[in-house]
Amino acid sequence: MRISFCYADTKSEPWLAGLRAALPQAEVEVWSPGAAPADYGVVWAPPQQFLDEQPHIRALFNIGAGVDALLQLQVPAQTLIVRLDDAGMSAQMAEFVCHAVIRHFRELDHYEAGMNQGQWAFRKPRLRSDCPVGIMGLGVLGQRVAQAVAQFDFPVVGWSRSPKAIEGVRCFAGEAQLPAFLAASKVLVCLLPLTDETRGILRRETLAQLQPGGYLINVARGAHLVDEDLIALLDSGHLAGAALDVFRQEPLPAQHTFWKHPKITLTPHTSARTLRDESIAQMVGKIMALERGEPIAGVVSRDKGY
Ligand code: NDP
Ligand code: OXD
Repeated sequence: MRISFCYADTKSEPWLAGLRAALPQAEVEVWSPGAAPADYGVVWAPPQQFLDEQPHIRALFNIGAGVDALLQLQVPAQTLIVRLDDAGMSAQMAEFVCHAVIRHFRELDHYEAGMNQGQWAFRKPRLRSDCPVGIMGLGVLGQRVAQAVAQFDFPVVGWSRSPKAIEGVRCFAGEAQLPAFLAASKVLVCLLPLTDETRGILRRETLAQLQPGGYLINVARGAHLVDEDLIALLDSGHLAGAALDVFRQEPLPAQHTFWKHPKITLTPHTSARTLRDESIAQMVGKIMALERGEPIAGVVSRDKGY
């Protein structure tokens, strides 16, 4: 069996060592143009040439949960596209989002600024019932996040494509229920995949439907958000703030308005990092299952785009 590794912006050696240790019978190499065709690819945003040179590759294991970059390419029709299915990301995402919700709800930025100026001052406690948290996307990450936020007794609502029943979460589904979901949310967390249907979903028309004083947490993809619409709603006061982890262009360009906006908190696409050992273990388990002819979880539907 031959495995080709293709991820330009990372150190390949630890990945190769981990894959070789777990699959000693396999030949595992970094891809370079003209390399022998492989049975499996372990990839993040490979060049089109990688796919053109191996039209019979059996499966591509995406080094991430979101496959939007991979689906931009011409992937051979019979090749399975397999995404990371949690692999240590849901706990990170839950802690990141809970932190962002709590920082906003408890006004910790105000306290920090005040204490830095020597001010010992209290703010009126807010009511949890006035801070419903809406989670867009109730998949592997969204469900874990919804349950984690609910642990702090915030009202939690969720929205997905297909109907769900999740304890402690009022669930909405489909486009028809999007307005009701937005109207029931004050803090909005985006955990959708980036698809033709979800690109630009965080725009003036949708964000304006959040309860006044709303707060946006985008941890999915930058292209979900229409940047100018967010700025307009922050400046009008309809939205109180935003925590953004993902951007249309990454790294965020130095001149972008987001850098200096007083109501925006930024992080560099770090809310849930790919954990190498967990990811290798998951991919190897799936390669072995495929070799035995068994079905695997995490296969991307090309029709749905995630
Ligand atoms: P899943 O595929 O498990 O979940 C996606 C969810 O979105 C599902 O609940 C799905 O509905 C819902 N959904 C998809 N399309 C629509 C739609 N048109 N309308 C309503 N709901 C929709 O993905 P994950 O939870 O694993 O990951 C989500 C995203 O998070 C990734 O695609 C990636 O972009 C992002 N991510 C960001 C990271 C970061 O560090 N910032 C790290 C990891 C992931 P249904 O359940 O009905 O199918
Ligand atoms: C992912 C990501 O999709 O890190 O896994 O954004």
